[in-house]
This record gives sequence, structure tokens and C-alpha cells, in this order.
Amino acid sequence: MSTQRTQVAIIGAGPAGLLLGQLLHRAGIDNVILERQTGDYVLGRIRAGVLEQTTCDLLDEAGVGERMHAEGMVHGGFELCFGGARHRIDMHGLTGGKHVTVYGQTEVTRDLMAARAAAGLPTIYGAKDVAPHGFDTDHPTVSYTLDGVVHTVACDFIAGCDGYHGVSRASVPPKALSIYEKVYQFGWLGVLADTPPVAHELIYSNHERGFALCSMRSTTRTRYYVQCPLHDKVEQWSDAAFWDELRRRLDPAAAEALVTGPSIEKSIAPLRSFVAEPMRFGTLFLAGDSAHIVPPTGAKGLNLAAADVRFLSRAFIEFYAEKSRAGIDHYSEKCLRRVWKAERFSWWFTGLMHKFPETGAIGQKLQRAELDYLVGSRAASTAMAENYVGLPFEA
Ligand code: RFL
Ligand code: PHB
Repeated sequence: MSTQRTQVAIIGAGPAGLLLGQLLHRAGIDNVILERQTGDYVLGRIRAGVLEQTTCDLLDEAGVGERMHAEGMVHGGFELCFGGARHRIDMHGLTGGKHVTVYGQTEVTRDLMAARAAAGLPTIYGAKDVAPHGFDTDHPTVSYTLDGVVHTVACDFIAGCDGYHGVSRASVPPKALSIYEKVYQFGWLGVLADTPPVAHELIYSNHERGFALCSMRSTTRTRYYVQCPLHDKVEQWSDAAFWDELRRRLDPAAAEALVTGPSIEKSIAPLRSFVAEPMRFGTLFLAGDSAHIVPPTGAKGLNLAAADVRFLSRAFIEFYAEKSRAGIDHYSEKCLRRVWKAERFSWWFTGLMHKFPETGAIGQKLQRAELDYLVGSRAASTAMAENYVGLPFEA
């Protein structure tokens, strides 16, 4: 049994935990990260790919933006495909010059890990039985087991950045939490391949066989998804079956241009809308997926995690520099206002683009009418574009 002391104990070394650790370190605030998995395991998870400008700004602020600027791909628009044709949403033109950056979550995580290692900051990988204690007091602790030995970290604050399945939210008494949840009846089958992208920008396709998304990681690496039954197994999907299904859901020109190749990763993700309120319990703060999940259609999950971290890092910095509790006290409410807007957008875009057999023929006709309206109306396209690039932070 050993006891260690730090200012902020962070549970989880995903993008939220690593980014928080880096921002606090740059402000001179001590932190320790406890991560259940190995670093390689964390880097092996293929997830998000689209960064809002505000997320890029925060990575710059954390001093880890260099490779993102060099290798990330700046996109000023994306395409909606339906009825056999593509329609471009000119994000840049509609939002007064804003854009998004296509740079994989894996690379963001890699850059943050490298910065943390270079600064010699403590990260305990492979920490088992991590548990927060006493967060209803000003002297919380986090315990964990490493190589069979129990350790304790004493701290001022605990940041629960441990994702949807983490221990932080699970440690809060259920009666203190309000949970809002919707589980979709389908998943996304995703494939990563070393093939050139089918188009310069992302294509979101609404097709009678189901949704498809063409995304990318670079000019030589692609990330594609097709809507699939929730209970499908990856093993049921050969590479050939995946490529055939994707091709069928694209317009003729994209189907013709699609370059296929062996998959280097293939996985199925369920789709869920989920919010736990509030996001603070005494000296325990939830950030990122531990507090909320969006279906990936709007590319908001990672960006919301970064937005939480922006609020939380500022709250802690304000506390240590000015002895002010204002940021801490308003953390949950500030985050949740943004979270619910992203939940709404992701739910709306998911509903617009996927096949919902239960809504019948009228559901399909209504979806089609909304898509026609969306691409034909500057007002509707603008509303979509301003949400996709990321809403501005409130003053
Ligand atoms: P993460 O990335 O889940 O990281 C949490 C970390 O906490 C660790 N952990 C624990 N550590 C110690 N003790 C415990 N008891 C622990 N329990 C868990 C985990 O090992 C992990 O390292 O959460 P974070 O940092 O909040 O980041 C959020 C983003 O990862 C997430 O919002 C997005 O990736 C969501 N998401 C996607 N978002 C998009 O915008 N586009 C996508 O295409 C996209 N695909 C995805 C996704 C999320 C997925 N999940 C959660 C299963 C695909 C999948 C499969
Ligand atoms: C991805 O590249 O993985 C990606 C892009 C856009 C989304 C979801 C996922 O909406």
C-alpha cells in the first residue's frame, strides 16, 4: 500500500483525460492519470475522425497541434447523397469561413501521449480496480491496484474521463443521477483500408438499403461505414461483402470511383444517445463519454469531450490561480447546454440519414422531403453547417 499526492487525479487516458492532463500541466497544475488498459490498446481503438475548429484550437493551446496542422486535412464542405445524386453543403461559405479538420482520434491520442511522456508526467497504465472515494469531501482519493499492490492517490479533485463504461459515473449514487437514453436498433460497420478516398470530402449517404458514410484519414487511408443490423457480427462481413454493400449505397459516379482493398480494421459500433446529469458531484467531475454519448453521425463525440475539457481545465486553473469556485460551480450547467445541442443535432442527423423500417413508406417520403428542403434552402443548409462545424462557445 502506497499513498501519493497530486492536485487532480484523472481516471482514463482517452482523449479527454490526456488533453485535460496536458492543459493542467501547462498551467502548472499537478496531475496523475490512471488508465485501465495499456497505451497500445488505447491507440488500437479506431474512432472519430473530424475535429471542429474549437477542438483544433484547444489542441494548439495544449501544445500538441503541430502534426495535426501538418497532416490533418482541412475540409470546407461535405456531401449529402440521396436519390442517386450528391449535394454539397458548403460549410465554409455558409458559416462565414469556418471549416473542420479531418485528423483521426488515434493520432490526437498519439500526439497527447507523446507530449505527456516528453514532459515526464505520470500515467499509470494497466491500473486495475480504480475507484474514486470521498468525493463528497474536499479530500477525495482514488485507489487502484497495480501488480497486485493497492495504491492510493490523494487529491483535491477527481476528473472522471473514463468513458461510457467507466467507474466514475458508476460510483455516483444512482439517486443523484438523471439518465436520458435512446438506443438505436442498428449499428455502424466500419472498415479502415489503405486505399485512396473515393472523393475529396466526406459523403453521407441516405439509401433505401441503409446509411453509408465515406470518410478518410489521409490521401491514402480511408474510413468507411455502412448501417448494419445491431446484432450482426464482424465475422459475418467479409471485405468483399462490405465493399459490395458500400458501393450499392453510393451514387453511380462514386460507386464507379470507389477503390477497394483489404481491410486493416473492421468493427461494429452500436448507436446511442445518452446524457447523465449533472456532470459534477462534489469534487468528482465527469468529462467526455463518461457523461454523454452521441450517435456518430454528426461527428460530435470527440469534440464534445474536448469542449468539456476546455470548461474543466479553465475551472481548475481559475480555482488554483484565483481561489475562485465560479468555474467549478458552473461546470455542469455550462457543459450540459452545449451537450444537449450536440445531442439534438446528432439525433436529428441520424434520423435524417438512416433507414428506419418501422416508420414505413411515409417515413421514407418525409425523410426525402426534408433532404430536398435541406439542400434547396440556404437557411436550412446554414443551420446544418453551423452545427456541423461546431457551435461557438458562449461568452
Ligand atoms: P474514451 O475514449 O472512451 O476513453 C476513456 C478511457 O478510460 C479508460 N477507462 C478506465 N480507466 C481506468 N479505470 C477504469 N475503470 C476505466 N474504465 C475505462 C478506457 O480504457 C479509455 O482509455 O472516452 P473520452 O476520452 O471521453 O473520449 C471520447 C471519444 O472517444 C468518443 O466520444 C468518440 O470516439 C465517440 N466515437 C466516435 N465519435 C465521433 O465523433 N466519430 C466516430 O466515428 C466515432 N466512432 C466512437 C466511435 C465511440 C465508440 N465507442 C465508445 C465504443 C466508435 C466507437 C466504437
Ligand atoms: C470518421 O472518419 O470516423 C467519421 C467521420 C464523420 C462521422 C463519423 C465518423 O460523422
